[in-house]
Amino acid sequence: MKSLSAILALASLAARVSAHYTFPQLIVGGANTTAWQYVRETNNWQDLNPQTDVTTTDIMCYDSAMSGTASTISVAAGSTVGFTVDGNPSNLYHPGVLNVYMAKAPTGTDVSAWDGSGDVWFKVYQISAVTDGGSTITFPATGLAEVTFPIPAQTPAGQYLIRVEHIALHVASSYGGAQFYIACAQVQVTGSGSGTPGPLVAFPGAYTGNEPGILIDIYYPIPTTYIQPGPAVWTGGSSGSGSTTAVSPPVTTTAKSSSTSAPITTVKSTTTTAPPTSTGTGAAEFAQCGGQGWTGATTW
Ligand SMILES: *[C@@H]1O[C@H](CO)[C@@H](O)[C@H](O)[C@H]1NC(C)=O
Ligand SMILES: [Cu+2]
Repeated sequence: MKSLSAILALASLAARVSAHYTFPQLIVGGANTTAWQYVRETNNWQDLNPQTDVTTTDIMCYDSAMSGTASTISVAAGSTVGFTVDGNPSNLYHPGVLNVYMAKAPTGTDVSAWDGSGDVWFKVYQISAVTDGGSTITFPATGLAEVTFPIPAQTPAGQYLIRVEHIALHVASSYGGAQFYIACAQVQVTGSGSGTPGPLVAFPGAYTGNEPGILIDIYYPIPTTYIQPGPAVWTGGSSGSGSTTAVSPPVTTTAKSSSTSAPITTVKSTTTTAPPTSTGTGAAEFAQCGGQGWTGATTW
């Protein structure tokens, strides 16, 4: 008979190597709403597996296999909303970066019947990586049990999808290795915002998978800079260009603050560094967790 400690050690290991997660609950007014009530149920609601193909329509809301039945909830422009994280364990376990995008349903189209296609997505929040020129790279989103962010005050009233995305980078050193954990919520934004959100991108389309922030070895050599995937964050106003080819600048995010305010970002215009191509070491502890082609057990 195995000792209890051996069993617990095994369980702990299994939990660690298959630590996937979802974003089932929208947080509104500081309260967790019911799981999958305002968030479209994702294909991975049970197995928690990530999406790794940036070219599939499932890179948008990862809900193709589900019959979308989410409700739409009212939120005021300028207010703070968020998503909870559920999984084993229930936090953003993997090292990675986070983005939140929004897209406005066409006037006259109910967001619950809208697929979110087209150049319609603008970024409202991000938590990037912190680098210091090659000594360390850290990921402030790691370990979060919930993610909160403000809806920009100048967001025009209307119905929107809010898409949260955590890009786990622990096995991202080969193409298709980055793991996208995604969910989309349905909201009715109220208020008198008159901004013009942008730049606008499409899903799929926003990423090729070859971006230096997606195809990256975070272990060796330690990246000297990190370039956050996707367009710049729209913070309000009318500066959105609507461009679909915006090149995101290298962004270094400070460590997350303890408040609900967005992390302060410092935009640097340093030269883009080629993605590390090392055959280096370092990922073994996380290696079983997936990556494209992983066919082993991923559910725990
Ligand atoms: C809301 O969900 C988060 C993430 O699961 C959890 O940490 C928090 O305690 C929950 N809040 C309440 C009031 O239940
Ligand atoms: Cu995982």
